[in-house]
Amino acid sequence: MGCDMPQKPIVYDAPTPQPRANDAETLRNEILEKLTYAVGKDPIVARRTDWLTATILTIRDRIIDQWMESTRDTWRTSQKRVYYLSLEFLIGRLMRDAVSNLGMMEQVREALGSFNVDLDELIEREPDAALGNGGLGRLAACFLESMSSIKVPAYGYGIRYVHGLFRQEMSDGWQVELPEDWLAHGNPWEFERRESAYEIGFGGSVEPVTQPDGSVRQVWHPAEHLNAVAFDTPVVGWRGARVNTLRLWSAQPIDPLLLDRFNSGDHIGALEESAKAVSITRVLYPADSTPAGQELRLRQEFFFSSASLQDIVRRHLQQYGDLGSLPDKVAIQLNDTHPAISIAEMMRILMDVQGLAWNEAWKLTKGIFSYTNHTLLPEALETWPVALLERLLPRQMQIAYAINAMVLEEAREKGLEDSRIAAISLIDENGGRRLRMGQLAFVGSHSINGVSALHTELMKQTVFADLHKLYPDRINNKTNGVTPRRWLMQCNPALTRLISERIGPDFRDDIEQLIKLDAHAEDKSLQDQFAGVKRGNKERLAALIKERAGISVSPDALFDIQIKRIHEYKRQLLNIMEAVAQYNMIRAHPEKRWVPRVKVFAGKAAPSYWNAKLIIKLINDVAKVINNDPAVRGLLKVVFLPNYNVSLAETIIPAADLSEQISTAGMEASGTGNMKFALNGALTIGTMDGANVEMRERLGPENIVIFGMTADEVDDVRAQNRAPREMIEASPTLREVIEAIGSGVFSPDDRARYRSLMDGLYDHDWFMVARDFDAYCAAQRKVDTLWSDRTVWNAMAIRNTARMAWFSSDRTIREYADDIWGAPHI
Ligand code: NBG
Repeated sequence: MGCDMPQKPIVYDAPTPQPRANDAETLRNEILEKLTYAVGKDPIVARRTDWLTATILTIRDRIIDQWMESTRDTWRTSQKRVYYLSLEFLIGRLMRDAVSNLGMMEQVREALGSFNVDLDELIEREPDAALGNGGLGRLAACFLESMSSIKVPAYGYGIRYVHGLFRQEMSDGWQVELPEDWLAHGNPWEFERRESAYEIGFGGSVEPVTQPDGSVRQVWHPAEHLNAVAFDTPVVGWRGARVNTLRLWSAQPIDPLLLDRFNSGDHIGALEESAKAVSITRVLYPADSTPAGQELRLRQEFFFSSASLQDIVRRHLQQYGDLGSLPDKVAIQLNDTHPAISIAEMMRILMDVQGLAWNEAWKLTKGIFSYTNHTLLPEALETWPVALLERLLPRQMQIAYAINAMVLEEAREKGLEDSRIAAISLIDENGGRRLRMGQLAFVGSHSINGVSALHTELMKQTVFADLHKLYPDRINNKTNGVTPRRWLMQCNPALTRLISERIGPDFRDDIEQLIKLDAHAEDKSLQDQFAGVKRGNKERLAALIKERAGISVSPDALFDIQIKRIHEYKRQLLNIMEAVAQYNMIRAHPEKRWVPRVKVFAGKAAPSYWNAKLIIKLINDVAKVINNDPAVRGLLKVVFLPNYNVSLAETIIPAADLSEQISTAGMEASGTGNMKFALNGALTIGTMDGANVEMRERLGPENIVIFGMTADEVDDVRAQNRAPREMIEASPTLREVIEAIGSGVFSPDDRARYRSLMDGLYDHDWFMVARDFDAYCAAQRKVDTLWSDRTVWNAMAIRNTARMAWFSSDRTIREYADDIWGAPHI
C-alpha cells in the first residue's frame, strides 16, 4: 500500500528516487511541470488555485521521500508505533506549515515570484481544514506535528468529513450556519488508498459457533455492511525530522448501485444504500463539549474505531505474526470517549476473529489502550442507550456487559460497598439504561490522563472518584501543550526574527532556550523592538477588522481578545458585561484618562445552543451602541469577528496585548489558546482554572493577572445553593449593567431580548458571572495600570514569551511517550 509497506517479503532497502534539490531554480521548473502535467493548465490561463495545487504537489514530492524512509525505518527497527484515535483533527492550512518545517520558505517564494505569483497570496487561498470543533481537535493536530518533530513513529486515525465545521456568518448580529466545503477544489495533500479498505458492519445478530476443537466462538452477522476507505496525509515534523501519517477514513457503499432496483425503475431506491453509507462521513458534528446523542454519531464513532483497529491488527500481524507482542509494539491513545467503543471492538477482533480466550484478550487490550479525558462537564460525558447499542452493535454490547460483570466482581472482591459499586458500573440505570463510555474507556485502559494538573485532580475527586479508588495507579496528568512551530515561528515571523537576533536561532530546535530572553526583559532597546513587532501585528489585525467587520480601530489601543468556542462556562458574557460597565464609566466620567481598548471576540456557537447564540447577538448589540456613541470618543471599541478558525487565530494571536482566559474555575479542563497568547507576548487575565494555574507557576504570579473564585469556592457555593441576589444588590456597577442589558438599552428593537439571560444571574448564576464580576472589573483596572507604564508592560510581555517553553507540545508528547506509551522519541 503506497506508503505502507508491501506484502511480505519486506524489502527494507528498496530503491529510492534521486533526492530532489531545493533551490529556487529547481522548484520553479517543478512547479511549472506540475502545473502543466498534473493540473493540466497553461501558465497563461492558470488561476491562483491551480498554482496552489502545483506548488503543493511540488512540496509533497519532497515530503514523500522522507515519508517512505520514516515508514521503512519503523519496520526495520521494529519500533513501537503510537496510534492516536481522534474523531477530530483541526489541522488548518498545511502549506505554510510544511514549507516552513522543510526550511524552504524563501526558495518557494522566489520560485513563485518568477511567475509573478505571490506565495503569501497562495497561502491565503488554501482552504482551512476544519475537521474539529475546538481545543480537543486542535490539540490532536499539535500532537501530530510534535510526534513527527520528536520522531515518535505515529499514526493519527480519524474521519475524512466532506464538510468540516460550519462556516459562520452574521445576519443582523445573529449567528447563521452555512456548510463548509474544504474539498470543493480537491485536496492535493491526500492519497486515496482504495486497496486499504475494511468492511464495517452494523446491526444483525450474534451466533455461537462450535469450532472443530470443541470451543465456542461468537460470530457476528451484521445486517448492514459498508467500506471504510483510507485517505493518507503526510505530517511533516520540524526540519523534516520524520513524516508520520494522518489516515482518515471515508465511508463508501459496497454496492454503489443496486442494479436490480434501478432496472425495475426504482432509480432513487437504487441509490438508497449508497447514500446511507456515504452519510456516515459526510459531516462533522458541530457540538463542542456536549454529545450529539444521535445514532449517526454513534455510527461515526464505531465506523472509524473499527476501521482503525482492523488496520492496526493487520499491520501488526504482517510484521510480527503474533498477537502476544501487541502491547510491546502498539500503543493506542483514545482522544476522549469518542473512540471508546474500541475497547469492546478490540475484544471482539481478538476473540471472535483471532480466536483468543477472554483473559488473554483482556490483558492485551488493557496493555494497548490508554484514554485521555478532556472535560468534566456532566452534560458532556458520553453515554449511549443500551437499546440502541443492542440494535446497532449487538456483539460489542454483549462484550461490554461481560466487561462490566468482571469489573463489578473485582470491586466486590476488593470489598467495595454496594453503593460504590453502582457508581463504577458501566451501565447507568437512572432513567433508561445507558452505557457510560468514560467508564468503559477507563476500565479497558492502563492509563487515564487529564490535561492539566487541576483537571486531573478534579477527575480523581469527581467523575472517576470510585474507579480511582479501585485502580489507584491509573490516573495521571499530562498538561497540554501547543506546537511552537505553528504558534510562534509561522504565525509570528517578526517576533521569531527578533528573538533570533537576541538569543541566537537555536531556540527553534530546542524551545527551552527561549528562557534566555528572560535576562533581556528589562533591556529598553529590546522592549522597543518587541513593542514594534506587536505594533506591526496589530496594524495587520486592524486592517482585517476593518475588512471583515467594517470597524475602524486604532493599533495604539490595548487589544483585549477572547477567541474560543462560545460557551457559558467560558464566560464571554462576563467579558461583554465588563465592557458595558466600562462604557457607563466613560460616559459618567469623560474627564478621566481612560486607557483606550479594543475588545475583540470571535468564536462559534453550537447551532442548537440557544444561550451561546444569544451571547453572540448581545456582543454585536453592545458593539453597535458603544462603537457609535460619540461620547465614548473611540476609547472603547467592541468587535465580533465572524467565522473563527485556525487561520484567523494565526492572525489574531500575534496581535494581542491581553488574553482573556476567564472560565468559571473548575470547568475549563486545560485551555490551549491561553498558551498560544502568552507565547506571543500577550498578558493573561484569567481565573485559577485549567492550565492557567500552571502558567501562573511558570510565569511567576507577577506576570499574569489572576482574579476570581477558586474551583473549591465554586464548589462550596453550588453545594450551598445560595442565590447571588444579595451580592448583586451590593454592587452598584453590576446592578447597573444588569439593568441596562435586561431592560433593552442595547436592544431597542426587542427590549425583552436579554431579560431572561439577566434574570438567570439573579436566580442561580451557575457560572458565577455575578459573583466574579467585581473581582474581574478590579483585575481589568489593574491591567489598565500596568498598561499605563509601558516599560513595566513590555518587560512582562517579554517574560511571558521567555517562560512559556514548557507549554510546547513537544514536552507533552515526550511525557506521553515515556510514561504512557513506552515509545521512542528524541
Ligand atoms: C476540551 C477542553 C479544553 C482543553 C481541550 C484539549 C473538549 C471535550 N474538551 O479545556 O474544554 O484544552 O479539550 O484538551 O472539547
